[in-house]
Amino acid sequence: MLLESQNSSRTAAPAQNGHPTPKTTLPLTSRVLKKHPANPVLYPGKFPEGVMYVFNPGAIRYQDEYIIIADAATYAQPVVFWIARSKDGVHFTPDPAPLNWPPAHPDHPEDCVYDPRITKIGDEYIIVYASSSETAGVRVGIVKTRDFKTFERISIASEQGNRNGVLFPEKINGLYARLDRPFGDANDTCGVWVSYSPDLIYWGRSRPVLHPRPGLWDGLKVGAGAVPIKTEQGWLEIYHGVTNTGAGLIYRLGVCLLDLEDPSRVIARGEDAILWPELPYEMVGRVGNVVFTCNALVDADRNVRIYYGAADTCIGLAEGKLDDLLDACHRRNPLLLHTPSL
Ligand code: BMA
Repeated sequence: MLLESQNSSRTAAPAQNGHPTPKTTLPLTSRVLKKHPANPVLYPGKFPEGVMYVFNPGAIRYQDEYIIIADAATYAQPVVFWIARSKDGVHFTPDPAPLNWPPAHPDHPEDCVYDPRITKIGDEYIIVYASSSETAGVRVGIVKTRDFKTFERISIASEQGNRNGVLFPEKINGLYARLDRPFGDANDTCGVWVSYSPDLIYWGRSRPVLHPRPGLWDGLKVGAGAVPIKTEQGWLEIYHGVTNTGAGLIYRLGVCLLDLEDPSRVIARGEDAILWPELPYEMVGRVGNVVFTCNALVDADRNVRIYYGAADTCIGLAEGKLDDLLDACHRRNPLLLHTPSL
């Protein structure tokens, strides 16, 4: 279903019950992203029998195809990675079997993998993902491929209690750089961090980047989403934010701009979400009220495609313009009475 843009205007209500009047009256702007009419573009019924849910794909252009690597929950294993390929980016054909994942690293008894982010560096495609073990926790794993047929392990690249690892598409000041989300202390408010590595094995110089913003749509948790996009304004990062409600968590997507030389410096952060669960396939499923991304693909005309997991059950496609996403980083919410810190 294609969603219409919202062009209606919103008028500030007069002060009531002692609450202050919102500070501005502004038109509601158009949606930054449009959901594709063919959504969900991938769902379990397109996969071989035994696949119960497909979601949260990494995505990339490879030769003349779009390739996605999706989380697939199957009868046999909790979650495995499964490739689907497409010429037009809308109609995908899944491979007949899960991808041929390398054996677990000797240091970590991986028994489940999820949320892959694919970064092209030179001729190699580096996959950074959550490597999970029932006995040893969740860690950031790194695997590479050149052809999407054979895969080779590089490292287990964090201590336990870290995921949402995303590799930048080029070195920064001579080092590989990644965003990730250490869980940190018990109250789980750490947010997104950046770390650096000379070799994709040893990581350090870790610094915080984004924190949750209490009271906003990303007030409970934030995690890195897409592989950062290099722009003239800075690194554009599409991330997920979580808020809590009486009926449970809601996962939405938002945007921020990070400094090209020092991505721990946030240049701008949009106050509104750019994608949120609102349609039945996003609100109902294995985990309802979730939109979640691991990718954003930009073409030569600055069009952006985002394949997103919906309710941890199926995969949608959202499309927009790079320049609108950049504008969204600077957008203020007219009803907010204070400016939240970055
Ligand atoms: C996160 C990850 C994602 C998942 C999301 C909503 O913590 O586990 O894979 O989509 O929760 O369930």
